[in-house]
Amino acid sequence: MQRLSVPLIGNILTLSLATVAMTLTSAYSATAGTLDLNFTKLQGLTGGNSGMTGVYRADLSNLGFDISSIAITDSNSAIGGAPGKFTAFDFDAIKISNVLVNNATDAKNLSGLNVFDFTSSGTFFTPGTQRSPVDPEPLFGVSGGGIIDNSLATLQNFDGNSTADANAFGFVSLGDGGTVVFNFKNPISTTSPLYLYIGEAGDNGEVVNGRITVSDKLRQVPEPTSLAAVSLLGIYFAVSRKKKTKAA
Ligand SMILES: [Ca+2]
Ligand SMILES: [Ca+2]
Ligand SMILES: [Ca+2]
Repeated sequence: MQRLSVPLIGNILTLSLATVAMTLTSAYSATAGTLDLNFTKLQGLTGGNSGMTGVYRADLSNLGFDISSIAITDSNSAIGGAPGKFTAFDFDAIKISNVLVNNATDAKNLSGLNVFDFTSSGTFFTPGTQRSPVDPEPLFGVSGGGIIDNSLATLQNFDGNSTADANAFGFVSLGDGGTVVFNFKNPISTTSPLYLYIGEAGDNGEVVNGRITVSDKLRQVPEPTSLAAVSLLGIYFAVSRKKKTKAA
């Protein structure tokens, strides 16, 4: 009789996992909302000493879902700007605001909603490739660990010094095809007027236009199914051990 109990527990485990997986799948498809955004370039330029940051605005109003994350990907066009560690879109700043502005200086002066966590807990970077000649160090604004160094990138401010030399400051270069994902501190309602502003240091033809997605989901977090599997497996082992102890 004791030998039968182990396969029986095995079947219960399988059923439980299947149920968990089905629930998560249906919850995802019921609420999933991801879309690509189009951008309008604002008048004028802003930034730090060089004052060469171009600012782009996207309308997030009335998307039909609250947004929890945003992903920004370089166009991978391999056009414009400097090579090496300065390759591709030079990301100066990102803001989300209920206020509509039409020129770059006004975007710089916006306070913006307090939704971003620019540490590695809320900001995830997948580097793109450097164009030749490749630098031995990581892309500009990125630490040796592959994490955005926000003391250098200052993604909360449109303050980029858009030079490809020792004076460079205030941005992170994404590399060709690189991606940054921001998980917001709280979901943002889109039922009121809502606008996204991003800046490109140098304003020199490096774009992410059409390569930005917003989602009602957080990204880059541990898979819920894996966690469920681990915890159920833990229960299984606990039960097995208990039986064994009993049998002995
Ligand atoms: Ca660049
Ligand atoms: Ca900046
Ligand atoms: Ca640039």
